[in-house]
Amino acid sequence: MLYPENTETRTVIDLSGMWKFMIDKEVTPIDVNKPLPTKTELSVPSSFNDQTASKEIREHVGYVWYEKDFTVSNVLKSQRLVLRFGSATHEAWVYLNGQEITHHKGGFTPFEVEINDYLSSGENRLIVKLSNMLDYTTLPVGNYSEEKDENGKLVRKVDENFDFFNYAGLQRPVKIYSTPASHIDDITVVPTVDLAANSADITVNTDFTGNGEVTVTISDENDQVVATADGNETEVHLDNVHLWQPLNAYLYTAKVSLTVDGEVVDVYEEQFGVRTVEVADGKFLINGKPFYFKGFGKHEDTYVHGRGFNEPVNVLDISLMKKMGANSFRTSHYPYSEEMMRLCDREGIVVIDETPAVGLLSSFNFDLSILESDDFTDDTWTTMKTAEAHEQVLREIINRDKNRACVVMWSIANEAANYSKGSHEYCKPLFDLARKLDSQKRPRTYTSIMMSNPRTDKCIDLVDVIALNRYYGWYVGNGDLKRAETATRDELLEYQAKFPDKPIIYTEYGADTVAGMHGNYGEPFTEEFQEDYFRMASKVFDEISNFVGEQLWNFADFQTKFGIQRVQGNKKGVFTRSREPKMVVRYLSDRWNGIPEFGYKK
Ligand code: GCB
Repeated sequence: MLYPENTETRTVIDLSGMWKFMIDKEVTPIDVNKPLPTKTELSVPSSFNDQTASKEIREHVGYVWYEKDFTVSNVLKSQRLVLRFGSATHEAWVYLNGQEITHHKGGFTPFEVEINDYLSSGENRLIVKLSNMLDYTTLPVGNYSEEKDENGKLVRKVDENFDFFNYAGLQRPVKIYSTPASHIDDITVVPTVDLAANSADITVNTDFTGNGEVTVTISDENDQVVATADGNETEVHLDNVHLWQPLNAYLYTAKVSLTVDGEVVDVYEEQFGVRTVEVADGKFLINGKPFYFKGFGKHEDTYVHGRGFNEPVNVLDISLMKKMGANSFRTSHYPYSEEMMRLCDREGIVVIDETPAVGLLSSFNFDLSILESDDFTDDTWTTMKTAEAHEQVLREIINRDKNRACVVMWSIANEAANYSKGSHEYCKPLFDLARKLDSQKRPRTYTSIMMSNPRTDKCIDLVDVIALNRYYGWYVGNGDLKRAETATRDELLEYQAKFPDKPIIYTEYGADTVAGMHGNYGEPFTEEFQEDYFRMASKVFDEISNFVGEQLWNFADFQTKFGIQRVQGNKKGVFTRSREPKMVVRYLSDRWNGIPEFGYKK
């Protein structure tokens, strides 16, 4: 799916700004033919939750409504016009001038619809109804229930099956873009690199509508044309190729033109990087060299914006990462904005791209001996009806991010009940689908919860990389770093011995830390404990040869639902929510700036 861009044949109208907004109290039905009965206006893109002082708005569960009135200039009316949502969380019904024009379920991927047939002359009324409800059919997974209040009125509830606040709304840009009637629909770029020869063959496949011919012109970063070709399925050869490298990005531009009767009717420019990704002999290879992941699990989470697009913070986060010597992050626990992915492409930040499959686990059981039985089962895979949503979002994320050089691996799920009977049957078709859809054949993984270990996990055969979320010394044996060190080491050695061909990374490890809290005895929650914890983990990581990456939890403190373990959110950030460093950032910066991107583990 193409990102909306201005080109010589396309115009983008950004609908960011103030939109009318109301929560739906489900008392009087809303008439989509009339202006919304509200005077409240909120800023888009952003979550709605933290933009007002109203607790009722912040904690609302159910439906909300947005309205934006817009006019399209006459010069554009002859063009094909497409309304495009970067995302709408979690389910959207879109009405233009009173007619429903599209519906989309899934809160973290873009969707679009042609609007020419629904436009009126003068002002147009765009109304969006959103649901922020989650249940056992959606991703993420929520525990949904209904109650009646004292007046007999329906009260909807979602108890999140995950550890982040259920922010919602129009959280990413909403745009209208024009194309000619004959137009380019999609472009897929696949580089095949000959590392020894320092050259690459680039296939560029173009989907288009109408009768025309496609030409492709590839330029380098100095705007010098380095190759041209004709055809909607074409391949060009690049000599002296500049590779896209972690922290040292290089982007080529494929200018794709559609010509009808000798006249260029549509043009789109897609940037792409040339690199290889491969797993071999327990190593993760980028451009043929063993790469070491240094970085974070993150969230899209900031003050006031909530989960809403916040570009200055994206820029700052990447700058802070680079200063620390980090080179990567995971889009825990949902696809991030396209703007962030494009930024990572330009900045050379390596990304593990995760679906919103979080909460696929219906019970906790810390008695591992029970889980070790071959036919252990809880009711996760009979209760959860998420297979359809999972497949849909996998298609959407791969379609959206397929050309991004920064994406080196798909994370199919976070902490699913992979120790429970039925998990393999659920996961295998998704791993197969990812392989089939991704023309770049990137490695696939899921991140595994502590209950999934070398003895209990039923799906390890599916993953290319073993990705572990581990909290020894925090959730298990809190405060006891000696025991944590032994447990960390023993488990990693067991994984390595059992699966010698699969590289192992940590995709989560961390300790809640209250910024400014100190203690003479390194107690849990102090900044001293957080540093001791990461020092302990690093020491073990360095002993394990197939251990090829550390992505700690979390980059910054973030908002969650209420809970006795959460004081205004999760405090495992190494930065506060406003991006001030905790003490440990100095230690991590020293460590990571001393670890090279390549060849750290021999
Ligand atoms: C996890 C989850 C993450 C939580 C984290 C924690 O395993 O994947 O979403 O925030 O633990 O801090 O408890």
